[in-house]
Amino acid sequence: LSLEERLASYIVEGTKEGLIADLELAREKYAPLDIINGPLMKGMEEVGRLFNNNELIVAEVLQSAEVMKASVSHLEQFMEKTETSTKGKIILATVKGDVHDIGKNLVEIILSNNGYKIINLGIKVPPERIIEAYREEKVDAIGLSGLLVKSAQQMVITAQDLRNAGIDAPIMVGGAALTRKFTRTRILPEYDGLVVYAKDAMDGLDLANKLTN
Ligand code: B1M
Repeated sequence: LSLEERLASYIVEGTKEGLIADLELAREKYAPLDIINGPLMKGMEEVGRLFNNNELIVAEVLQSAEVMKASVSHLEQFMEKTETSTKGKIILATVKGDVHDIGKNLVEIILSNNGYKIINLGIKVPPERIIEAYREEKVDAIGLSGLLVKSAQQMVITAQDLRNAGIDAPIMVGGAALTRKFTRTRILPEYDGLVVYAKDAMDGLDLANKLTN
């Protein structure tokens, strides 16, 4: 197997044996984020496909997720960091009912490496908790992540609850279940502030830079 194929297969097989050595080899050719977005994401997509076809069980997907997390955490130390003073403060949360956090945590790494202070509220976060944190932390924007189809609907509810609490800070949403169209037609009308859709972590950084300037 080529290096790229091996990297994807660590994720698919859910094994860490040889992983760090191959990540180090990959670092000679690619930037850390390109390794994540390239071969590692390819592996994750394959995991999603196999899971969808009932060829993997949840326990196996969990192992794949562990390998993805270990890879991201190894690569994190080599990512570029800007030394600027804080550009803004952003809440990140995976919405109520959803446990997927690899994407959200990647967004956290990218944003914090680029001068943002992140309040990461974790997974399955109910709207009340977001409202509470918003009031305590006086943030510049709220980031919501969700991968399940029902999470898209949960974002609509979260936006309504935030509005009812008198909050109109910009919201950034992301995750596999969402689209720009859903964001514009279903979430935005339920909110008094801006709602933007980020397709990936780098897009999230671009949007954060626009939202907080
Ligand atoms: Co689950 N899962 N999962 N899963 N899982 C999906 C999402 C699924 C598409 C798989 C499938 O069937 N093909 C499917 C959803 C179906 C649907 O609703 N349409 C699914 C399902 C069904 C489930 C369960 C219901 C399974 C079950 O129990 N029967 C269950 C749900 C539990 C729950 O949430 N209540 C479940 C559980 C799990 C695990 C726990 C085993 C594990 C998660 C571990 C963890 O996160 N700690 C898991 C995994 C790993 C996946 C897949 C395989 C991979 C997700 C992932 O981490 N991708 C996934 C299939 C897939 O997506 N291919 C699947 C890598 C990550 C870096 O990408 O999160 O998309 P992503 O993030 C990207 C962008 O989306 C974006 O930037 C990131 C980086 O570029 N982004 C943002 C994300 N959030 C953002 C926020 C932003 C900005 C950008 O600003 C705020």
